[in-house]
Amino acid sequence: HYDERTFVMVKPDGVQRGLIGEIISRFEDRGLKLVGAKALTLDEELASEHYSEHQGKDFFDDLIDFITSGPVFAMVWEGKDATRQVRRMVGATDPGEAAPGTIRGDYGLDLGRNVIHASDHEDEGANARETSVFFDDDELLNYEQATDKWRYE
Ligand code: YYY
Ligand code: MG
Repeated sequence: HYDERTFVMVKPDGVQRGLIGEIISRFEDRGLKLVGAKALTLDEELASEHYSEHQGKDFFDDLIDFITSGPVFAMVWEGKDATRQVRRMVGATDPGEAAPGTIRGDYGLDLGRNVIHASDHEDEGANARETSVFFDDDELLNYEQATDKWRYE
């Protein structure tokens, strides 16, 4: 089976708009397996750690204010080529440019309110780094699904 894992987070706008279930459904329907989930509100320290790569950029302070403004829903999804496939489903960073059919393209209009975070598949260490900010190893599941053989040959 395929055990690649990727970190995903519904941002405060997505939680407030009641999109957690919709977003989970998309990944489940695609055939990805949920191996971790947690609802929490980020403090400034955790938010800065998560977005450390953007420290010093002009949008950083607004990004931290936004991401700490309400609860988020953090998840880890597993499956074949999971990181790249999730990014394809999430769509372009700016929802105004994201293709219809993607999460950002279907649920957003504004760059600073783009509903969801997903680890960058072009950044080698992103998944491990971001997952460890939110989850301890023992909070992530290892389990088989009876449908695994119907998803993978
Ligand atoms: O990975 P992704 O979320 O698609 O974009 P990043 O370039 O990593 O930026 C993180 C986050 O910052 C983005 O989701 C919105 C916000 N942001 C912004 O407000 N203004 C920018 N010019 C770039 C990014
Ligand atoms: Mg990014």
